[in-house]
Amino acid sequence: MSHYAPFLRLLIVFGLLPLAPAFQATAAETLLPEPPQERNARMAWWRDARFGMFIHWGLYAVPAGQWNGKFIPPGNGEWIMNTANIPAKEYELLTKKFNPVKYDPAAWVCLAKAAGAKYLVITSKHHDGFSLFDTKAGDYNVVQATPYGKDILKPLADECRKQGLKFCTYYSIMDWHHPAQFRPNDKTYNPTEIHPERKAEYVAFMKQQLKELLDNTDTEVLWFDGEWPKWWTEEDAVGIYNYLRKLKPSLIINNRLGKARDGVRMEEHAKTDRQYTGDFGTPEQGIPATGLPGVDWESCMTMNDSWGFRKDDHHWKSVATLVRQLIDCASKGGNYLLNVGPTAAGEIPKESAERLEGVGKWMRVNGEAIYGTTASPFKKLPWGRCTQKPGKLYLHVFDWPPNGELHVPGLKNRIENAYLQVCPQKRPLTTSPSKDGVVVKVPSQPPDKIASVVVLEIQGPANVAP
Ligand code: JFZ
Repeated sequence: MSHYAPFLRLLIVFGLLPLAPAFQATAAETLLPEPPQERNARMAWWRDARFGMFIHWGLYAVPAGQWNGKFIPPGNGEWIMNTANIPAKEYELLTKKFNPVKYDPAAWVCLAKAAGAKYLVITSKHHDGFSLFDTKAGDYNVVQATPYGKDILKPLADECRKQGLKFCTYYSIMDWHHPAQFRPNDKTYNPTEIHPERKAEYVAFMKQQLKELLDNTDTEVLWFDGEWPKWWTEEDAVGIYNYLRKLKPSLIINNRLGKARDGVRMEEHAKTDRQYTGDFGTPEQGIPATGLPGVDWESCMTMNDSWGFRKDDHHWKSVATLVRQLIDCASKGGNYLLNVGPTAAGEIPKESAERLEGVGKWMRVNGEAIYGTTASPFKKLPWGRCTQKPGKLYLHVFDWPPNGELHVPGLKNRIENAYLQVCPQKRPLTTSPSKDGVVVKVPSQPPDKIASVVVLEIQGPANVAP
């Protein structure tokens, strides 16, 4: 056999030569070019929206944070397969108990709208690998594996379109169930290092599922996550990004498809030669102190301490906190993606629904000061935040001045008109220049304890002393 070896080598080398250009083409794949005007047009609805609702739903809603009678440590309920070290074969049995008969997509969309959200992002497949949609790529999905037996996402997408919400989907690259990333019974499981040699197989699976999501739900955003496997590269991100944008040119895709995750990394990207930053950054459970100048971003946030439903998590944030987080994001030029984790029966927990309604109550009066606004021209304001539109400054006052005088430090513009957003007649408030900015005479009591919006009409762009 050995004396044939050089021969064979030659045969392989020359035999493969005609394929060489094809290999080079994929190896050198770069992001599709996009002129700034086109990018701005593509991002327009997303930038105007400012507020979305996140939904983490999957098999993990069945154990709801509890395994073998014990609650897993506080934190992410959707990680229970990993946290409680549940073998895949055992976890799979949860499919038999996933029968969300109370699932009512119209009601969910109604609730999101009542809160003032303009888009909805739902987990199509989380780290556990279970698909909430009708997929031909395997049978580990809601249609084939559960007593429910119906697609979850398509009716929700249809309902979103009907009620005027943008429908968007989350997709995890890390997958604890797919054979290419499978851990049969391993106690020292490292989800980032399994079967790197089977990557191509997984990428093909992923592409098939992503195309199904586009075809069946016409999803507007792909919100990737779980890009941690060591074998996943920047180049893979570029490949998927181009693949998706060719299928749907208007699609918006986040940064977590590449190796860039939080806001800090996004900022660094401007200074590195990294190619893939995605269309927006995704700081998580936090709002960057000064926003992320020059990049689109969205902070995702839970209302309690878990993304997926946990029956033992009662650590809820107040409506005031949520509204102020939304304002904080808008004032820094970013979006706010607020999470709910429905139960296995298909209900949004009442604690979450109440909070969404609370946010909506504030938004119905003050939405104008959030939607379509851009970041504050002020570095810092002692009493709250500011958003703006051409000719208007919206002052979001968290700490109402006890003396009825709201000082706007550093503002140099002449004030054409001032009024409270809550006042339909726009009854004018008196303003006067001060030695350092402007003073607005306001009522002694705040119209809204969460945040009262004072509108200043100005001519030309905001002029603020540094
Ligand atoms: C991920 C998921 O693991 C989690 O279950 C949830 O879906 C969340 C929205 O995203 O967790 C992350 C992802 C990114 C960071 C931290 C946790 N990050 O960038 O710091």
